Amino acid sequence: MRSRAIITSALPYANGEIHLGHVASTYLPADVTARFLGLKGVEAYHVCATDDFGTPILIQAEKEGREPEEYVAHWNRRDREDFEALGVRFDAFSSTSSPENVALAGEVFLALHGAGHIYESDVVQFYCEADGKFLPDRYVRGRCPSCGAADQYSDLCEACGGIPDEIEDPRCAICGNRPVKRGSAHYFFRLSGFAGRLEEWLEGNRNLQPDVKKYVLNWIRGGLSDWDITRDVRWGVPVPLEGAGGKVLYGWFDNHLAYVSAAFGLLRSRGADPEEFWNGADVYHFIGKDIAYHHYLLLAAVRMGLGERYKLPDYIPTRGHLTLQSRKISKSRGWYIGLREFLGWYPADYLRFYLALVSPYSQDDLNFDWDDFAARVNSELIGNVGNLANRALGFAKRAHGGRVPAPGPYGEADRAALGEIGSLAAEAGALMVANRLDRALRRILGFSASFNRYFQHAEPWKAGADACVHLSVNAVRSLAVVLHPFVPESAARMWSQLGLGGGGPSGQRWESASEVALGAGHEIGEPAPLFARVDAEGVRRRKEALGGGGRR
Ligand code: B3M
Ligand code: ZN
Repeated sequence: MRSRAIITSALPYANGEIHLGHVASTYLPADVTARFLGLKGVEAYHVCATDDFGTPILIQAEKEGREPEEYVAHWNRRDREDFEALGVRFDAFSSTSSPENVALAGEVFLALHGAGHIYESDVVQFYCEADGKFLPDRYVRGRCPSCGAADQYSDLCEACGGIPDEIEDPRCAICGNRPVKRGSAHYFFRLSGFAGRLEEWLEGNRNLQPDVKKYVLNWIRGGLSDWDITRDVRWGVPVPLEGAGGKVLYGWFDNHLAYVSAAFGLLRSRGADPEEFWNGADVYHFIGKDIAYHHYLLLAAVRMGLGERYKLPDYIPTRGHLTLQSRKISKSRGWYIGLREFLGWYPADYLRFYLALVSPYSQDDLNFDWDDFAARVNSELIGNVGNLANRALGFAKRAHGGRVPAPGPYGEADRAALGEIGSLAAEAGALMVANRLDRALRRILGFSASFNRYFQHAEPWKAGADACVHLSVNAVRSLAVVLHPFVPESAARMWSQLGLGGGGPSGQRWESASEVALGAGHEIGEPAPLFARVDAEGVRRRKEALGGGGRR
């Protein structure tokens, strides 16, 4: 672990709201990691941006009668608000259309062009003579050749999910006329030229997930095609060459560069040397598995082509898709839960807790299940963690005048409990470092459960088992520290009930979770229930509402 880290989350497209699927695979694991590294004393920055360019966004803006600049600014604001409500903290949240990123994308294009990694080649495309425009895929609609559905995009049939080779009866999506085919010069990035170096990098990087590495290596061995990086559309970074004829860069050329431009802007504003910081940091890019190709190959090759002026990622934590009640999420079918909507029903920490618990560090899909959500929140977060906090603090309040009692002599069970505190930080920490966030959370819950048993057996209300109360209040402090990355708001409330200040749990060192930090006589705050149960009736209604029936 280096003493500095740059953490990025995949950039949400600026044309729709954040939903639970995004949160589970990317933003939550990234935020948990950033908070954890903060506790470890790492100077860690979490950066993100909206992904503003591209044809679908332009089309949507036009449909709504707005300028694309205004349209993407709306989603940028909206995303910031939603992430904040979820407790996902960004040190910088920029946009791919920011002047800094547009400048960087132009520079990178020129550098790669100058080094011979970009060449020109003719591409035959649909052209609408009525509009005088080349039509990107999304602007051509027609009949799907596989299922026969009418009025589908030429690059995606929404009826069968297929990617048509050659759409039938093509029509211009703007004016409805039949387009013709015409050649136009495009720019290509010579991805094929990087096959050897990509292979070497992938094989040499031990931090990348072996299962992803395996299929990415298979793509390379299957042969990489060069990559068409220009489009004929008005919304994008203009190709910075004379005579480029109004072409813009493809969104995937400039979007990942916003990781760099956003981080550099932040670092500069903090008075750091951005290149030095980036190149001396652990660089993490959190993504969902559907964009593995772009990150393991395109992004990596672009950085190689720049002579590794910006270091390649150390980690690309890649997670699977979220299913909802074991079915694929589909916005159009209403099988979908928006983040904002969810946070109107339940506290952010419930969602963070549940998703962190069920998201493995792998490509496997993970499932959001309403009954499982209710059961885990009620039994683990509330019945286990909340219960321990309540018992230990409540007892200290009632029986010890709101103070941590002196422990007295330790018996066998007390020594075992002391040992539990002693091993928590290192054991949960090792899992966190290995990106096994779900397992770390389970390890933490195991700690809490064992203290609940200890408290139960010691029966402090009968005998004067002061050692147990002493250690249990300290265990609550330990929990507040190690739970901070997962459920920050609840950890902060535990902290104030413990009567602690000092900037809250986020200002502590992770290792301090293994210390008995609260001495005899420490005065605690006001104990109060931390959580309210998820009731069965609410969950039943939400299940029913899924898929459109009675929704909203
Ligand atoms: N905007 C979102 C996606 O394809 C896309 C990510 C860009 S990350 C540089 O899921
Ligand atoms: Zn037309």
